Amino acid sequence: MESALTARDRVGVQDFVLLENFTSEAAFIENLRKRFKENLIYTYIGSVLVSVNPYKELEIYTKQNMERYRGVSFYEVSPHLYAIADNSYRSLRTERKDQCILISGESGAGKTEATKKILQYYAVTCPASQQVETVKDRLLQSNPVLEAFGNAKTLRNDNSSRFGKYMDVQFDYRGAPVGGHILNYLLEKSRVVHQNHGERNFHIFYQLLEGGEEDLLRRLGLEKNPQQYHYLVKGHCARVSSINDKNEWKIMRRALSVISFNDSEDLLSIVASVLHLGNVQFAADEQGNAQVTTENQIKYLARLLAVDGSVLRDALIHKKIIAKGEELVSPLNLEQAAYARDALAKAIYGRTFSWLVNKVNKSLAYKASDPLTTVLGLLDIYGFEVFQHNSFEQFCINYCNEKLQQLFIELTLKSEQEEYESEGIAWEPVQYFNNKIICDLVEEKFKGIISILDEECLRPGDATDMTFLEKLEETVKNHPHFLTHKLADQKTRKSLGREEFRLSHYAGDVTYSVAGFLDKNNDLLFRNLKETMCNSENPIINQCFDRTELTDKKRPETAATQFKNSLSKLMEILMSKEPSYIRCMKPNDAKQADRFDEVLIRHQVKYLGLMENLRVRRAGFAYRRKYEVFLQRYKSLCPETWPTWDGRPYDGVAVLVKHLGYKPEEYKMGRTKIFIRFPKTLFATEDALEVRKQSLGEALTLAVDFCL
Ligand code: AD9
Ligand code: MG
Repeated sequence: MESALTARDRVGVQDFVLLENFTSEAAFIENLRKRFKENLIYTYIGSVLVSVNPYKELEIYTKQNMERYRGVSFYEVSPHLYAIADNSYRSLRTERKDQCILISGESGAGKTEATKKILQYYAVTCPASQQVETVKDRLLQSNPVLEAFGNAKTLRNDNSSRFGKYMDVQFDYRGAPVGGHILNYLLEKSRVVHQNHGERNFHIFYQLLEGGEEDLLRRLGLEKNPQQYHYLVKGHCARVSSINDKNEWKIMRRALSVISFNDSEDLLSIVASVLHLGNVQFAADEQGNAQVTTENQIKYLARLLAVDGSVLRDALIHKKIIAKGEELVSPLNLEQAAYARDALAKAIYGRTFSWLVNKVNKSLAYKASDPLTTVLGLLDIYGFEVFQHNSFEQFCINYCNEKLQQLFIELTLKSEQEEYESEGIAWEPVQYFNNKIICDLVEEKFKGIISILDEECLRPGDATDMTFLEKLEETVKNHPHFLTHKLADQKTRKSLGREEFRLSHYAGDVTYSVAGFLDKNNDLLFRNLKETMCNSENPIINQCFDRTELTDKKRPETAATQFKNSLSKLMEILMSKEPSYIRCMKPNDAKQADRFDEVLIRHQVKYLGLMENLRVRRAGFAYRRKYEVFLQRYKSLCPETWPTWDGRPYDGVAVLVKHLGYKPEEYKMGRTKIFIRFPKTLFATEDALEVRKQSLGEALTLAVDFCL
C-alpha cells in the first residue's frame, strides 16, 4: 500500500507540509506539476485537499477504489476526494457533529464534479435499505435536473454552474442517508435573454429541442432548430462538441421521473414558453406605441402558460401603475415593450427554477429537527470569474467567492490556533492576506457598494447607472481595492472605461461595467404582467406568482440585498458545522488534458492563499500525529517499545524518540500529539522503518502501513 510518506521520491510529496523547502512557491508548484504529470491530481496541505482538474477521465473513481477509502484513516491511502468524504462521514458518526465540505476554486476548476463524486461515494459506501435507496437515488438524480436548468456553457466552462448550491445530506443514527435539502443562490437569469459571444443559454433549451420527441415538440409548438429562437442565437454557438444534448435530455428525463415528477409537461410548457416569448416582436404604430406583430407566438404562449391571449398581448405593450388607489395604464414604446418581454421571460424562468429546487426538496424528505439525525453539507457555488465584459452577475458571483475565501481564512487559522492552544504549544503568528477588507467594501452598511446601489435604486427621479457610479466614486474613492477612470492615475486610466469600476479581488482585478446594474438590482416586473401570470392555469406558474405580491405595499428587497442576506445566512450555517476543504485548480484555459500552465497555476496558488495555508499549517511544525498512532507505526524501531508498550502512549513516544536520537529543537510533545519540526527528521525515521521492515518481513510491513 502506498503511504503518504513512502511515495515521496517517485512523485513528490503527497502532503505539502512534507516539502523540505516549504516556503518556496517554486517547490510547491514543482510538486504539483510532477504529480499532475503522473495523473496524481490530489495533494494535501495537512487536511485540506488540493485538486487539479485533469480534464480527462481517470480510473480513480471506481467502486473498488471507493471501498479502499472506506473507514480507513486519512494518511493510510493516497490523497483523494474520497478520503475527505470518508473522514467527514466518520467524524459525523463518531462525534455526532454536523459536517460541511467546502469546495472552492475558479470557474472550471472542478467543484461541481467533485461534489457529484462525493455524493456518489456516499451513495455507494453508506448503509442501505429500501427506503434509503430511494433517497440516495433522488439525491443523485437531483443533479442532472438542476444542471439542465441551472448550468450553461460559458467561455470558462462548458458546464458552468450559473447558480450557487448548498446541499445538506441527512444521516440517521446508523449512518444511512435518509434525507436531503438544497438551498439555491441567485440564478444568473439574464442568460435567459442574452448570452455573450461563444456562450449558450441554459442547457435545458437545447436538450429539449435536440432530444424532445416529435410529438412533444409539436404540442409545444417548437421547431428542432435552435437558430429559430432569438433567445438561443445571441452567443452564436448552439452546438458544443463536448456536450451531447440528446443524451443529456434522456438522462434528465429519467432523473425527473426518479424525483417522482408527474407534472413534467407543465414544466416543459414553461421552457417552451420562454422560447416563444423571445420570438415575440413589436412594431411601432403612428404614435410610436408598441404593437405585437407576432400573433402566432401569442397563440402558443396563451396555451402553454394557460393564460388569456389578448390579456397577455395587452400586458406586453402596456404598463399599469396603481397611484392613490387608481389604476393608470399607459402604452409602452418599442424599447420598453422589449424590456417588459425580457423581464417576463427572466421572471418566469427564474421562479420556475426555484420552484424546481423546492420540488426536489419535497422529494428528499428532510426531517428538520430530528435529534437522531446528523447533517453533512456540500457547498458548490459558481467559481470566481473574469470575462472581457463583466457585469452585475460577475459582481455577485465574485462577491460570493470573497465570502467563501473569508470563511476559509477565518476557520483554518482559527482551528490551527486552537489546536496549538489545546496542545499547549506556543502559537507563532503567520502573516497572511485577509480579504475582509474587500468583503466590507461590498457589503458594509451605508458605505458598501451594495448599499450605495440600493440607495440609487430606491431614489425616485433621475437615478441611472452613471449616477450610481458617481456616488460610488464619492463614497469609496480612497479605498485601496477600488478604482475608476476618474480616480486612476494617467497610466492606469487608459485601461478603464468611463462606465466602469475596478475591484481588486483576492483572486485578481476585475473591471465591471455599471451598465444594467440598476435594472438588474431592481429586478422589476410590470404589474400587469404579474397579474396575468397570477391568473395562469398552468399549476407551476400559478404557484410561482403569488397574488399577495400584488397587494403587498412593501417594496421587495433588491437582488443584491437578497443575495447578501442569503450569503450571510449561509455563512452562519457553515460556521455551525465542522468544515473540510477542497481547493480546486484549473491547469489551463483551453480545457485540455495533460497541459499544466505554470503561470495560471501560480496565480491560483497565490490567490487561494495556498502558500499561506501551508505556512499556517506548518507554523514551525511539519508533522503531527496522535501519540497512539505514532507509537504504533514506529515502535519496532526501539527495543523498549517493541513488540508492545504497556505504559501511556505519551511515555512510549518519549522513549522512542529518545532512542531515535531526536534533538530537542526537532520536536515538541503536545497534550495528545507529537509535533515534528522538520520533514527530514520524519523521513530519516521512515527510512529506518523501511530497513527494519525488510529485516522483519512482510507481516510487519502490512501491520505498520496501517498505522501511519
Ligand atoms: V463553475 O464555477 O460551475 O463554472 P466548476 O464547477 O468548478 O466550474 P466543473 O466541475 O464543472 O467546474 O468542471 C469543469 C469540467 O472539467 C467538467 O465538465 C469536466 O469535463 C472536467 N473535470 C473536472 N473535474 C474533473 C475530474 N475530477 N475528472 C475528470 C474533470 N474531469
Ligand atoms: Mg460548477
